[in-house]
This record gives sequence, structure tokens and C-alpha cells, in this order.
Amino acid sequence: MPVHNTEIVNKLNELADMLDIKGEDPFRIRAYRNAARSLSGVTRNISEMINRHDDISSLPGIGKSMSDKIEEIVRTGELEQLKQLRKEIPESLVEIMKLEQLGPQRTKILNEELNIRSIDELKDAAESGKIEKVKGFGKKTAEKILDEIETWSLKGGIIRIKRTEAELLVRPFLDYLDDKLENLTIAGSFRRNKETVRDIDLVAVSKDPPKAMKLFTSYDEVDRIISKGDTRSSVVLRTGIQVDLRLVEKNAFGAALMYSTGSKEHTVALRTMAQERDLKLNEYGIYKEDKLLASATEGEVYKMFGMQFIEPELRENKGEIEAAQKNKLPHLVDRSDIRGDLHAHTSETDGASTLEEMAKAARGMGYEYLAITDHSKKVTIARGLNAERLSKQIAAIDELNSQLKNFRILKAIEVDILEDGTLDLPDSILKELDLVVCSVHYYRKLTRKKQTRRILKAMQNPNFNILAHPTGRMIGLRDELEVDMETVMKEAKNNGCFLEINSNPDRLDLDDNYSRMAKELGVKISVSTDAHSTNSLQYMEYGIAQARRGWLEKDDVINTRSLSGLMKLLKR
Ligand code: DGT
Ligand code: CA
Ligand code: ZN
Repeated sequence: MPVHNTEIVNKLNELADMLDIKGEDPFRIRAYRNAARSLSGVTRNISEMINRHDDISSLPGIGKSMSDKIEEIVRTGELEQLKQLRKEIPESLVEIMKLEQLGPQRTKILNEELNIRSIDELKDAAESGKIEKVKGFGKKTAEKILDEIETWSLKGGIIRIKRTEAELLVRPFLDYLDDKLENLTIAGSFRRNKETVRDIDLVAVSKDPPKAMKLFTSYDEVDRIISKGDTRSSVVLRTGIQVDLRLVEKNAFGAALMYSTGSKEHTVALRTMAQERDLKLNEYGIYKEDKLLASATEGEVYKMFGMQFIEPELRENKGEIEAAQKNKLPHLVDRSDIRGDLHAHTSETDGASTLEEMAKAARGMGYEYLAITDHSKKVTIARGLNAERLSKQIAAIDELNSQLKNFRILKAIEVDILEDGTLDLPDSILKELDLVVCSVHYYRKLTRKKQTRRILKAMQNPNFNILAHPTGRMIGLRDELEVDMETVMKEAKNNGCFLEINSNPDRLDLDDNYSRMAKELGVKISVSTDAHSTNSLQYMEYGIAQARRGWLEKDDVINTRSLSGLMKLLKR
């Protein structure tokens, strides 16, 4: 049973956390964290690499002793050292360490002095005045700790919310701020188009920062002010979302935006690069000795490094810096490249809009085609189509197509992949269609081996075109299927099949790592909405955002093709 990459990454991070609390060698700890970060960018299955005796110490950040640790995880599923540490250090202590006010050193002190082992005990100690008496702490710190615990519990621990949700929650606040500030921009993970965000990081220009900050913190919907300064403040809105604002002068906007956009890993890597060239990079600009070289725009700062401008979606320190230096960044796919949608439902099954409404909405968006992919009969709660009803829908589409100019409804289906890998409708009807999208909806709990075999079997059906929402995950709700995605992708490549990026904000499946893996393996992708109403055809932008994070270019995405180009690709 191969170990997942994420398990290895989590174990290395946990080990680093534990050693941090114990106050062990910081270089060793950093090595574990670097290794974890490096592995999180690897798309191949590491345990399979090891089983094939590939040399993993050639991966960035992985030396000989690190590869021994990784092999131990792969062989035994565990790390002996970590097992020992877990006996010594309770998990709740690691949780405390993650509070901004504490960190490993202070956590260690509080644990030794006051025997604090959990957030609850920490809260009690702060409220009863014990913490402020500990050397190096003081009243202010104790108050800040309490504040932070409150935010933490208000949010139910450290939770992330979907980017689309955050956008809705923060929109009125942005409207309120917009005419009070210049260049108001959302930075952070939001700008990098991550599927979930922890908070909203704003950057803006103001000629009168104290006044602007006052307007920021006095907004009606502010529930609590976490910190307030002339250039940086942080508030929590009544909806529970935290919003940070950084104000800068116009001339420093680019550098500030770059810093706040992150990711931290990306900007830290750039900073190290600057040091190697006797330059200094910080949130105010890039300097030679004390002379400012660039700061007004991000483009100017990247130029100082002699590299291409790096799109925010790529700033994760996963090879983009090296690529930008060699002038080899991908030319990312853009929303405007999309010529049609290949996954959409109608009111014939569980959609809210009729066939005609869906087609006209898609045409109104400037598309050349829309595939109607209603559910198949297995999905009884959606009133899935049997062969007879599908054949009626085919006739209705032919009829409608004869009336629509410069637009084509593609006759299609989202057919269930049954437990044994056969498809839910007979080949005799599937072969009448322009396109067959295939999905796993039931029997999600099969073993990795069975699930993989099931999907491979389905792909052998010559009518199979696209594997929809390939991992089946729902963000925050449902885990990924246990499946060997690398093998699935290789088989897709061999059989002329495609995989989907499902643009529904609950799914965004494939994710960025898998999309990149598909590209490396030469499998093309359909970016589709799975729209259940005319409105949700607009989800396309989220799918494109995910595709961009996965380094995909126009050519990697099949629905950037003209209708005739697409039809050629769909011929297996
Ligand atoms: P999130 O909020 O967890 O979804 O992810 P981010 O990337 O938005 O992280 P956040 O909100 O903690 O910080 C926003 C940006 O600020 C981050 O992307 C880079 C920058 N930043 C924060 N802390 C540091 C730091 O310690 N060093 C550097 N170089 N940059 C930082
Ligand atoms: Ca953030
Ligand atoms: Zn669907």
C-alpha cells in the first residue's frame, strides 16, 4: 500500500514542530521543514519512486539523511523518532506553539514554568494573571494571547474558508474602502488564487495613513480590532473573517504588494537570492547598499533580478523562480481562451434551467459550444436518464441545433462508472453522442487497488472521453478517493482520454498539483463548470484559476479549441 506524499510531508512537519518545542538544533529543524516543502511540490508518488529504487536524494532539499527518514516512513508508515516524541509532547502543546504570540521558545517556557499543556490551560493562566508574571511576558503580551485565543476559537480553531466565500464576505467592506484609498488590492493567498484562504490581506496607497486607518477600523461591521497602527492594522468582521490592511506610499506599492502576495516561501527564496548578489529585498523595495533600485511596481522588482514577471498563481516556490530566470515560465491559460463548456446539466435531471436556457446562456457568453451532460440512471436522486430518455434528449438537441446559429449543443452524458468499471448506459446509445463524460459517484470507499482498476477498466470503453471530478473530493467535506492518479493519467494518455478540472468552488478537482502532474504526463484537461443552472456557467473563472495554479497553458486545455479542433481531439 503506497504511502501518500502528503503523509510524508505531514510527518516531517510534525517532527519539525516537536523538535522546535524541545529547542533542538534549528538547522536540523529547518532541514525538515525545507524537505517537507520541497516534497509538497513533487507530483510523482514518492513511495513508488523509492520502491523503484529511484534516487530521491536528487530532489531539491533532500539529502542523504533526509532520504533515510523518508524511506523509513515509506517502509513502516511511521517514524520511530516521532513516536518517541509524541510520548513526550502532547499534541495540544504543538497547537499552542502555532499561536502567533507564542512560537516554540515561549511555548517551552510556559510549559516549564506553569505546566501549560493546552489552549484552555493557557487561557486560564492568562486570565488569572499568571502569564504576565513570567519573565519576558508582561501584561500586554497576556492580553494579546487572550485576543488571539478568542479569534482562534471564534473561527473554530484555525480554519480556512473557500476563496469564493471570502470574496462574498469582504466585498461590501472593499466597496466601503474603495473611494477612501488608492490602488486598493487584495494580496495574500487570495491573489494567488488559492482555493481556500485564512484571511484577507489588503494593500493600498494613502496620503494620510492615520486617517485612512481610522476609517478602516471604524467600519460598521468591524467586530474586533486585533491590532492598530499607522501603516498596518488588522480587524475581524462580524462574519468572522479577518482583514489586514497595509498602507504604503505610491512609490513603494509594488514592493509591498509583492511582499503581501507571498507566498512566504516565494518571497523568502527571492530574498535569499538577493543576498547572494549583495542586494537586499524587503517589503519596501530592492536595494543595493542603501540605494533603492526598484519598488513602485512588481514588474520593476522582478526585472532587477533579471527574470520574467511571475504571475501570482505561480508564486509558491515550486520551480517558478528558476523558470523565470531562464525565460521559461508557462504562458498561462486565460479565461478569454475558453470557447465552450463540456459539463453541464439541465432540468431534465437535477439542473434548474432547461436545455434551451442553458444553450442560450452559453451562447450569450460568447461560447461556440456547450456539452449537455445530464446524469445517467444510476443517480436516481437526480432522476438520471436511461437510454430511452437520453435518446429523446438527443432528438431535442438536434432540433434546437437546427435553429441556433454559430453555436452547437454537444450531445453528451455524465455517465456513472459502476462498481465493476462498466458504464451505466449501453454502448449502443453512448456511441450516438459527441462526448461522454464519466464519473465515480458511488462505491467511493473501495481500496486504492480496486478503485484504480475500476477507472482503468472504464477507460477501456472506447466511448469514454473525459473523467469528471477525478478525485471526488469536496473541499472541507469529503476526502479524495483512494486512487493511483499517476496510473490513471498514464492510462488516459494511452487511450486518448482527458481529465477534468471541475470549476465548482466546492470541488476544484483536479487541484493544482494534479493538474501539473497531468501536464507533465502529457494528458490534456477539460476545464468545465458542471453547471446546474445558467448562473453557474460563470464558475468557469474558478476552474481557470485552478488551471493557472497548475501551470496549464492554452494548449493543455481542450475547450480552448474551436469546435472542429475539439471534435478531432474527441475521436479516440
Ligand atoms: P493564508 O492566509 O494562510 O491563506 O496564506 P497567505 O499566503 O495569505 O499568508 P498570510 O496571510 O499569513 O500572509 C500574507 C502574505 O504576507 C504572505 O503570503 C507573505 C507575507 N508574509 C507573511 N508573513 C511573512 C514572513 O514571515 N516573511 C515573509 N517574507 N513574508 C511574510
Ligand atoms: Ca492571507
Ligand atoms: Zn455533473
